[in-house]
Amino acid sequence: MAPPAEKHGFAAGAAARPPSPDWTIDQAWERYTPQEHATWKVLYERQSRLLPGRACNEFIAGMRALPIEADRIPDFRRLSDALMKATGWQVVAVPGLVPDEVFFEHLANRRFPAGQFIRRPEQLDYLEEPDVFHDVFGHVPMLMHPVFADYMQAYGEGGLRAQRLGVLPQLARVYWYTVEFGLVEQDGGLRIYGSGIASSSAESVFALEDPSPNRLRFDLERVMRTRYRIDDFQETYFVIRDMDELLELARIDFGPIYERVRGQPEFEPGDVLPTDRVITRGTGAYHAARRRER
Ligand code: HBI
Ligand code: FE
Repeated sequence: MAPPAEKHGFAAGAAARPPSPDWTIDQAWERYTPQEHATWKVLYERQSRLLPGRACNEFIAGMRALPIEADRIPDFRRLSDALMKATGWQVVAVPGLVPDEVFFEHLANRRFPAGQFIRRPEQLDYLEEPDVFHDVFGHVPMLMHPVFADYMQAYGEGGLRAQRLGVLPQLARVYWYTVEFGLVEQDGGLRIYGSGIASSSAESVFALEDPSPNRLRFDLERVMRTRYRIDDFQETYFVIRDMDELLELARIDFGPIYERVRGQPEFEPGDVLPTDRVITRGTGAYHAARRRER
């Protein structure tokens, strides 16, 4: 059985031959086939039904303000026009996963590299590399928000530095548990802002409503030390207070924190520690069942 979650693994190797020095390609929007637009529509309609009341207000507002429609794969030129006016970001097309340095360099310059291709109909719920649905539907709405937009740029800058310092895995976990799988407290409940959740039908329900996963207050050092799953739903979601918590993360110097975290033990994806601020203690039932299946 294919894992039910849509995921793209950072561990997966990017294609070996760059199409250009910065890995960008032409989106060639005119060349998408009717079948490809139809795949977009299936995914778009499914998520549009699920996200009201589940995605955070910032995500919904971003989506509304963008030229993203059900019937067709968005044209990156039109997305970039809207983004540029709102937060100074652009969307550029890439073939799929790109090398870390290339990815960071784009983000540091407020360019979001989005997969040009769309998944095949038999891969609706699972794929290894980020495609146009995950990247555009999942990531681009939050880039309309000024704080989130700055946070993403800071991640690009921080990524280049983390690489030099040999702490990229620690930084990548912060990205994973915020940008990809983050939850936020809002209107007396929890809401989705992470793109990996927002672009996955099964995980957008699982992350909020299933009794299995842990939901813990976000803590930077704790997250830097926590491994994550790339092939299934997360066992733990970390919850921020509001978008301004990302602003604080974008501003603080990670240098001294990397030094503290270096050499300290790491945590498994499902661990709950005595020091954690627990919002929901998960039953772990989902992943326990998956382990028995193997
Ligand atoms: N490339 N296209 C693309 N999308 C990603 O999310 C991505 C990538 N390359 C590297 C990468 N992510 C991660 O390894 C870093 O965020 C750590
Ligand atoms: Fe992503």
